Amino acid sequence: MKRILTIQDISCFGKCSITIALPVISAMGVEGVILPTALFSTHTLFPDYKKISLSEQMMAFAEQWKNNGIKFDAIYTGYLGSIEGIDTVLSLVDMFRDENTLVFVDPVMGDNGKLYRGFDEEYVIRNRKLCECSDIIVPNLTEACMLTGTKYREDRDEAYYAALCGKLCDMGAKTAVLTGASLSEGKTGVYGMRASDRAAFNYQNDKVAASYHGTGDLFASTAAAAMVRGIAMDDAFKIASDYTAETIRATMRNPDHPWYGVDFESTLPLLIEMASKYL
Ligand code: PXL
Repeated sequence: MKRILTIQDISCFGKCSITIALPVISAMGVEGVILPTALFSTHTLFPDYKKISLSEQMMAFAEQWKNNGIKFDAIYTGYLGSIEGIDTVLSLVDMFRDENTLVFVDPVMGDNGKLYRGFDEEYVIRNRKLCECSDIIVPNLTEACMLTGTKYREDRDEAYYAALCGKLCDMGAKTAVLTGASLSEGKTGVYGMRASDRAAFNYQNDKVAASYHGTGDLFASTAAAAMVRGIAMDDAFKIASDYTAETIRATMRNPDHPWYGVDFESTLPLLIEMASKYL
């Protein structure tokens, strides 16, 4: 069985980061290993969250894995929460990467043109280092603009997406995939580019008139797990986009859905069905 190490926080309540990544990775038939960067009582949309940083413990855990000969087919990073957390990830990539390891980076730091609470320019600068060593980076448009020093625009077109991806590839990403990239009215999806030949690809879904917390984590963990299962990159992103869109629809259909996250639990069987067509 393939094995993914995912490095991100545990938000104990709130359905995001590891509490989404682990069930998705398991449902995809991949062994999930976690390295929590921090423990949060809830995610940071709750105004009064409590946080315990684990950045000082992370390296000791990783060293014990290394000493026991443990290896990973992929390292998938999400919300890291501190500059020390990013630095530790950079060291871990050096420690565990070999020629077959997929380094999949979701540079979680903002949305809708703004940084999440607790992050600053220094954090953005350090995140660029992660971009430089990634096989795949999957920023949303806010994150892509911040990483590349590009103005965040509301009016967007294919040339804007291609320029952003080109800059991310220039920085060192082997493949850059933008999320939330709309190519026509009423649609949204992904727009990606491979650095080797600058070939672009995209996949569009009907835009759903709602946005929920945790959907980026759902998308990234699905795509990372699909790629580790050997599904071709374009298909992996198609599955991740369709599964995320379907989960948003299912959440909207539930009149009692929580405000803080998506009902991905109800759509996990669908994910297994969708992925099985490619396996
Ligand atoms: O879903 C991204 C995420 C992960 N973890 C924490 C967050 C967020 C987004 O705000 O606050 C703690």
